[in-house]
Amino acid sequence: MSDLYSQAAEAIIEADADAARQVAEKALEQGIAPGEIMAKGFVAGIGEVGERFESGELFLPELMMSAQAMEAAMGICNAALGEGASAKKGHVVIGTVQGDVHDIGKAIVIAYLKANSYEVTDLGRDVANESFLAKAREEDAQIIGMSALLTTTMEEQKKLVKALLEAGERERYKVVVGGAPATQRWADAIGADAYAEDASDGVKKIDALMGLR
Ligand code: B1M
Repeated sequence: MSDLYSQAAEAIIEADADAARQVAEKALEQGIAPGEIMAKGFVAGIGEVGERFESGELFLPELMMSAQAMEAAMGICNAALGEGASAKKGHVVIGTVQGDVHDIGKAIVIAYLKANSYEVTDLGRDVANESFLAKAREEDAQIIGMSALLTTTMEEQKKLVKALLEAGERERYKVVVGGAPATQRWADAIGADAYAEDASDGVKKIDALMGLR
């Protein structure tokens, strides 16, 4: 099995979408849970790609191709997670903040939330704070989930909490922040309701905010 995890990571590092799809299918056939092959294989691979990009060993076109291989694998793993029970625990409006197009992590969070019986409205990426607010109001959501992968764009999370305060709606929605540069300390500093380290932590934190844990 550990061999499959390394093959998954390698497929992402090699930016080989076909291999990524094949490893995902093989892992599921062998009974590995979709979240498991994602976390121990594909996510490990994209993390390595990020490090190589940072050190100058890889360039943007290669990073983009690895991201495409990641999307191919995720399509298969996320579909296998399926939807949870038909009675929904709550409604989450989620998006990647304005100026930020990173959405691989958000897609995993959405798949986990759906598999754990949440209704989810995906706003996509590069989403303006006004759109988060408008959709949350329209859908009467309980939770606003914000993903930010850049140190420059994480400021949007802070701005949204401020906008809610100014609109007198801070108590109406719970704000959960995530993404590589976010931390518990950041969430505390900006007055968010929770920080989620990964998809499974996201479900736990949202369950807790909904009074389910
Ligand atoms: Co970009 N990028 N990227 N990139 N990229 C990072 C983030 C970076 C750290 C790479 C690096 O230099 N090491 C760096 C940011 C540096 C910084 O800000 N300090 C970076 C950069 C610089 C850039 C560009 C500026 C590059 C350029 O153009 N010169 C550019 C920015 C574009 C923009 O957004 N405006 C850019 C572009 C891209 C691609 C388009 C090529 C591609 C994204 C494709 C896509 O998402 N569709 C990409 C990728 C793939 C990465 C890395 C390699 C991987 C990100 C990822 O998918 N991780 C990334 C390096 C890294 O993070 N190690 C990097 C896997 C994913 C499962 O994890 O997203 O953290 P993550 O999500 C987790 C948790 O964080 C959490 O749960 C998820 C699942 O476990 N979570 C939430 C996330 N959101 C949540 C929301 C919640 C709850 C939990 O709400 C409830």
